[in-house]
This record gives sequence, structure tokens and C-alpha cells, in this order.
Amino acid sequence: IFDSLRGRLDAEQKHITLSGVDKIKDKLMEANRIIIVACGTSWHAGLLAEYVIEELCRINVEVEYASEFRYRNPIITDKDVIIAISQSGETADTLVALENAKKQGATIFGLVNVVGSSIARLSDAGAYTHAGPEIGVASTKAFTAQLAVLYLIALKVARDKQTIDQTLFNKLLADLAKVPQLVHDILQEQDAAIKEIANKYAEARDFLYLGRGFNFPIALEGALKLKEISYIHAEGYPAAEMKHGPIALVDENLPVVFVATKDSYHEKIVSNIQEIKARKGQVIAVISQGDNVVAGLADDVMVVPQVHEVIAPLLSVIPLQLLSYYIGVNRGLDVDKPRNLAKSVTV
Ligand code: F1P
Repeated sequence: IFDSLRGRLDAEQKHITLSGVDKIKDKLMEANRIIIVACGTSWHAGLLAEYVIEELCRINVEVEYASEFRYRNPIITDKDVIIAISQSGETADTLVALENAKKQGATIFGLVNVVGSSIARLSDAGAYTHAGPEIGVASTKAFTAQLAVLYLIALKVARDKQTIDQTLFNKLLADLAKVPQLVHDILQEQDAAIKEIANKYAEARDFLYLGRGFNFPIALEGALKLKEISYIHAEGYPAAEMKHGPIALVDENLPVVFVATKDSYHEKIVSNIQEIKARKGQVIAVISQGDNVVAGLADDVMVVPQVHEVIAPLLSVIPLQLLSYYIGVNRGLDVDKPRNLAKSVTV
């Protein structure tokens, strides 16, 4: 993540350098629509980017699973900009989806880790996340790095389109610049507590992850990480969607992980937590520092520093990655090489 920000963001000077974005700036400024195409964890980064770009830039965004998009006959025009997100830059479904879109005239912006990879070569412009090769198969730091770049793009476009005011721009930029240090602090300060939580729940058969707004994609990503490296069945849901089905699963054996950092909908998430507690579910919550309300309701908490709600997901994903890691370790699994999972899904 530090590499993703270094040289691209100068919070003091309020300056963002992204030469790839400059290359397609006119297309972006006039875009009818941004279509984000990705798979797996990269898709979750795309989903969060949808929330952020729509909020800050007021551009219509759609997020597509490349693995489905490639089999559809989507309506794409030269007014569409496609953002392709891929850690490896080689994911076959994403590549085919892009080739199809390119034939219809779309401009493609590639966001990949690997310099010279197939997706990078197919793109009209792009940015490298430079998150280095992941040691493990499951995507963790690539996710954070993808988000860092997507946030920079959103902020840059929002400022040029004047869809946010200078005060908000400055606040978001300043909070984004703090993220590398805050991630470091979370890893240090929460490590022991998260390890203990992992030991407590390592034998659970199923987990439910809930979040709302900017925290919803993080709930999905938390559930995916647990599946990938701990082999525990986990579902991520929008918090309010719980009443439309998953609530039937709740009993004393179901750990429910809430991504519950302070945001505009905080009261709603508090009442969702109460609903789970009333049904004897066990609540693990990611909370903002100083949130005594959720700390008082939840069985276990993982604490992150408070930043603007738009930036908060960059922090709240960290304890969830660590929780999955420690549950996997507790179960004696090789968390770096999960069974059945390939680093690049090229077929
Ligand atoms: C997408 C992805 C990863 C996942 C695993 C399989 O890869 O689903 O998110 O952790 O490695 O592939 P990519 O297109 O981002 O390289």
C-alpha cells in the first residue's frame, strides 16, 4: 500500500499524480458510465470503488463479475470507460471480457500488479499497483493497494469535475495519506486480541459477515478471506438483507461478524447487532476507537482508528484479514497455499 501511495499522493501539496488517468482524462470526464470488471477479491475492490466513485464523482458505475460478463451480450459504447482490476493481470475471464468490450469501442483502464501482464498490454491506459508479488495465494495487500489507487482516481476526477468541495477533498486526501501508518498500528496493536478471538471461534462451522454502505464490500471480502484460507463456510451480506433470509441461520453457534465502524448509518448497524444478540448469535465487531455502544453489545471487538467513513474500509479490512489468517493457522492450515486455489486463474 505504501508503494501505491508513494510518489502519487502529496497530501501537503494536495497533489495526486496518476499519469495513466491523465492519458484518458477526457474520456473519463465525459464518460456516461464506468464499468468495473474483475474477479474474486479484485471484484470486491471494484464494488467499493463503485460506492466511492458514485459518491465523490457522480459518475454512473457498474461492477461486473468478469466470469459472467464475458458470457453476456452487454451494451457497450465508446462513451463507456472500463476499469479492469486484477492482481495477476492474467485472469482468463477478465481478459476475455475485456477483449469483447474492446471490440465494441470501450476505453480500457487496467489496474494490475504485474508490469507487462496480458491485461496491462490490452489496456489503453492504466496504473500499476506495485504491491509486489503476494507471498500467499489469497489476495490481501493487493486488495489494499488496488483500493488506494482507486481512491486516488476517484479523488482526482472528483476535483477536476468539481463534484466535491475543497474541504472534503482535503480531508479525504489527508486521511488517505495516514492509511499506511494506521494499517501498521492496527497490525501491531490488535494482533494479540485478534489471535485470541481466532482461537475462540476456530471450530465454528459457518460465519456470517454483515456490513452496510461503504462497509458492505468489506463484509464480502472478510467472508471470502475466511473461506479461502480457513476453509470455513462464510457468507457476506448487506446488513439489512439479513432479515430477508440469513436471519434464519442465527443461533448460539453462529458467529456474526459486523463491519461496524462509525458512519452515517451507525444507528442502523447497532440495531442489527441487537437483533442478532436477541437470537443468541455471537457477535464479533470491527469498531471505531472509542465506540462504547457496540463494544458493550458485541461479544468480541477488533478496534480500528476513526477516519472519514469513505476511507474507513481501507482500515476495517485489515482485522478481518488477520482474523482469517489466525483461524487458518489455528486449524493447522497452510495459509499461504490454500488447497485448490491458484494464484492466477488462467483457464
Ligand atoms: C482474482 C482471484 C483472487 C483470489 C485468487 C484467485 O485474481 O479471484 O482474488 O485471491 O488468487 O484469483 P486477480 O484477477 O486479481 O489476479
